[in-house]
Parts: sequence; structure tokens; C-alpha cells
Amino acid sequence: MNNEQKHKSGFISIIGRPNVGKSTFLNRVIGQKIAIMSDKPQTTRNKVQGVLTTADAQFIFIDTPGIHKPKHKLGDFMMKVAQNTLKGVDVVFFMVNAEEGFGKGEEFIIEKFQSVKTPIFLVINKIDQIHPDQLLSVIESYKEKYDFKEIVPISALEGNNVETLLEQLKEYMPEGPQYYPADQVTDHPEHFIVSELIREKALHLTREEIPHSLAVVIDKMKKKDDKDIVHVMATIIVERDSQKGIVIGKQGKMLKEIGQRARLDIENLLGSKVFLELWVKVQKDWRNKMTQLRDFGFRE
Ligand code: GDP
Ligand code: MG
Ligand code: K
Repeated sequence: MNNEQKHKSGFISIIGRPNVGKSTFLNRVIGQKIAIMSDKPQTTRNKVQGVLTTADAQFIFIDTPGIHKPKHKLGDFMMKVAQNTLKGVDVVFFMVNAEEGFGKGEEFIIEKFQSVKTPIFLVINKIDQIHPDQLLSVIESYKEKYDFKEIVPISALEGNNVETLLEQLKEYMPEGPQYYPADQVTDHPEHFIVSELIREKALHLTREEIPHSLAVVIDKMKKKDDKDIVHVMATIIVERDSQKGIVIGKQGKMLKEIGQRARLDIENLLGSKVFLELWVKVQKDWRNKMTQLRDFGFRE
């Protein structure tokens, strides 16, 4: 055993046509606990879909929006954004459905790989549905089209070969830190980022009047079942009553402005419409209260 092994971490984007099994895969590797907040493509920003933390590595799976055949001009633009995001990660998983084989949709995506230097894995999913002979011919058909770094057949649903895929993935991860605290992220990857976005707006808009003694706690962040809208409830915590007055502003104007600006950023981050509710609370000397600090998402 080599105890000197360095910690590895990296970013992986999973791309592929709808229904190939991307979400099923993420749920399997990260566990049912993770709330995959948004399944909506067509946003301009990358978003973290899930983080897998092991003893010596951290894999951060990113949703790369917009890789599909564009139907209109905006689609072209989205395609460019998506291509750029392929370059900002350590590995790309191109997931395909073993049952369907190579088609026009796959061809379109593979064309985009030509200008990308990032290592690309072909992940052939749903092998539980096909005969091994058929798998061989699927592999052959893809090999002709692109020089994939690895070709890994899996069943995301049943778990076949998923461990092997993660082992191979680790080989391609650079040495790096644990970007996300393991416990925080296994619950809700976006909580911390969302609270930072709100904090940033509050500090910016109130300028010097509110010192950095301001914290934001996310009380709730939940996707509404039937709609593509995320409900966020957050509390801004200040130390004095006078600060509370400033954050709320005349007739609530300041708080409204903070909320509007933060909401736009959060919508970009999550790729969903957001309903944001903000509250303000005074909690004296909160900085001295370590237990509370931890509740606020701070880490020692
Ligand atoms: P996504 O659109 O790429 O995120 O695909 P989903 O993860 O939502 O999966 C689409 C459908 O394929 C769902 O009904 C899954 O249960 C099913 N599915 C995903 N992975 C597998 C697999 O490995 N084997 C089988 N048989 N079905 C799968
Ligand atoms: Mg999905
Ligand atoms: K998806």
C-alpha cells in the first residue's frame, strides 16, 4: 500500500441525447440522496449536477447544456457555448444507448469533438438490454467514428461495470484538492453557491453600510413537483437592528432589489425558473457562536 498517493479531483461533463441514462447514472454513483435540481437543457451556464467524494478523490459531474442539433439561431449560439464548456473539464463522458446504436444525433455530437482536446470516454449504457454480440458491433461502429480515450459499456440501472468506469476515470483526474466539503455537497450541491450569490448582492447593494457581518442561510430549496421552477427560501442574518433596517430598506425596496438580482443569477446557475423568498433576521454576535456558524455553512 502506498499511503503517499496524492488526492485527485476533477470535472466531468456527461453529454448525450435525452433518455440515454445520464440521470440514472448520476443517481447510481452519487446516491439517491442527491437532489438533481434541474434536468433542463438550454442554459448558458454550466452547473454542478453532483459530486462524488471518495477516500482519495473527488469527481464533480457537470451538466453541459445544449449539445444537440440546433433548431434555430439561438441553438447555434448555445452549441458554441456547449463546445466551449467541453474544453473546461478534465473528462467528457459521451453516453449512448446500446440498444439504439449509432445514429444521426450521435453523428452530430461526434462532429463537435473534432476541435476538442479533452479526453472523451464513450460510455455505452443499457447493456443489460442487449446480447454481447450486439455490443461488439456497437463498439465497432463507434470506433470508426472517433478515437475515444476509453470505451466503457455499463448498465446504469443495474450497476454493471460502473465501478470499473469510475476506476478508469480516476486515472484521468489531475492531482487536486477536495473542492467541495464531502458532507455539505452530498445533500445539496447548490446551497452554498446560492447563499454566496445572495450574500454578494446584499453586500454590493448596501455598500459600506453593512459590514461583512452578514450571513445567508438557505432554509429551503426544492423543485416544485409539477413545474420547472425551484422554490428557494433564504434568510439574511445581520448583527444589529439598524442593519436589518438597511437590508430591508424603505418599504422593503432594498430587499426587493437584492432578491431580484440574486434570482437572475440563481436562475442561470440552476437552469430553472426560481421563486426566491428572502427574510432578514437579527442574531447578535453570531460570529462568536461556532455552532451557528456551522449552520451557516462556514467551515473551520
Ligand atoms: P437521461 O435523459 O439521459 O437523463 O436518461 P434517464 O436517466 O432519465 O433514463 C431514461 C430511461 O432509461 C429511464 O426510464 C431509465 O430507467 C432508463 N435507463 C437508464 N439507464 C438504463 C440501463 O442501464 N438499463 C436500462 N434497461 N434502462 C436504463
Ligand atoms: Mg435526465
Ligand atoms: K439530463
